[in-house]
Amino acid sequence: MAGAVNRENLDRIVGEIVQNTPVTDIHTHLYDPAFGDILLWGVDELITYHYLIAETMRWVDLPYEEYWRLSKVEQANLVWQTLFLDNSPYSEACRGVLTTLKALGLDVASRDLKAYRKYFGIRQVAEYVDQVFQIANLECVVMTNDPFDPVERRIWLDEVRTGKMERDQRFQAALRLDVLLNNWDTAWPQLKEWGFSVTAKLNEDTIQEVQRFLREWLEIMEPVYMAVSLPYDFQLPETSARATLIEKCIIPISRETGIPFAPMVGVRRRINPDLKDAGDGVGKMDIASIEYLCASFPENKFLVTLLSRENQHELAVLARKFRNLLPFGCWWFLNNPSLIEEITRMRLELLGTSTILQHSDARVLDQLIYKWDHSRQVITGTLVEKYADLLATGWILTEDEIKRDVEKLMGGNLWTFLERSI
Ligand code: FIX
Ligand code: ZN
Repeated sequence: MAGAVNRENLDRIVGEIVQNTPVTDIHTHLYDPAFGDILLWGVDELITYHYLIAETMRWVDLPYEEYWRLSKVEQANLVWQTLFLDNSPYSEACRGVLTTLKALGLDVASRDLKAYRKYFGIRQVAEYVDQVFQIANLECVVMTNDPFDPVERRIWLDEVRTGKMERDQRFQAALRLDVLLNNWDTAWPQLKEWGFSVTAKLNEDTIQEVQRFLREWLEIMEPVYMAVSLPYDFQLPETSARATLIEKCIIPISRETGIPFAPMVGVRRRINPDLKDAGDGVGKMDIASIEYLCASFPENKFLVTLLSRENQHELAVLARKFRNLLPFGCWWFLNNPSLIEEITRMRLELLGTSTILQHSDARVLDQLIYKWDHSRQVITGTLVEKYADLLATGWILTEDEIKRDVEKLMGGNLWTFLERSI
């Protein structure tokens, strides 16, 4: 059979296919370069990633406020000295910096931070975006777009809505609703100020007005999904403002428009507030809340990622029961090779090809390089194992079939789920 795969050529064929399949990165914190400075990139941003700040502060005897008072370059110097020079940098976030520098052609052995700064100092963002997309082999990335963020809001209203800005389609939007759903007490006065006739009490008029707000932003952003990050103790059903907003506003609008709702659950926000973004932790959630959503709203689509390792098996089992649920990615503290491997293997065993294996969560453009390099390595190894098991039964596989599967797992399933293309 043409393109037949055997145990001898399997590693090479799977490796090449995973490498050559462009990814849809379903969750990042990156922005269309036309949005300006809010797109972070360059070596100082890479080194001051909040994952690395958390690791640095375990070593240094420095009050947190003093760290935050340092300039970006001083912060990066401290992280570099502490994690890269005084210790071997094999934590996943440290290794990622080195993978990235190497892929860009920089001399990692030199440990010369000044030389790396010089390299980035002469880059132009537009061409650098192309370079990163090419190295990481990405088709597109999905942003995280908060209509309550004053900087973003201004860009969407003044630049995008008016047609002044030419959008880069490689950066798709996701309407992020943390403020609306997790902070109704601050959300409703803000909505009121923007001209929505809402009250603290979620009466019928307020529900209609929140729906109007959502419709407006769906029209402005044209997002791929509506997302929210939820704490580990999130519960549905319940009588809270959040539960009412989800059931009475998000669910009907999501059904009406076919735009999925994406709960990202399991955060313990700011368990050490002094660490700011680096101060969040993880907790196990009750999967019954996701089950409730999938079972109660069969016409709705749910994209779900969970933060706790303990919830991953339950999520995969749930997805076997509900085709309106698509689990995605190994989020945040799960985005480490050992856990990606475990979760990927388990998902392939329980769900076959009907999942999205990974997202990057990149906050800094350059991180796309390492996050996808490291994930691709793990995905390749795990897929080789699974295809080898198939070959051992006498099953015949073709390269085209492996390509078909990998395209789905690397993000193609998102577009099928959405019933649209990019
Ligand atoms: O809520 C989220 O989307 C989280 O991914 C982030 O806010 C978190 O700080 C992060 O960067 C994780 O990778
Ligand atoms: Zn994120």
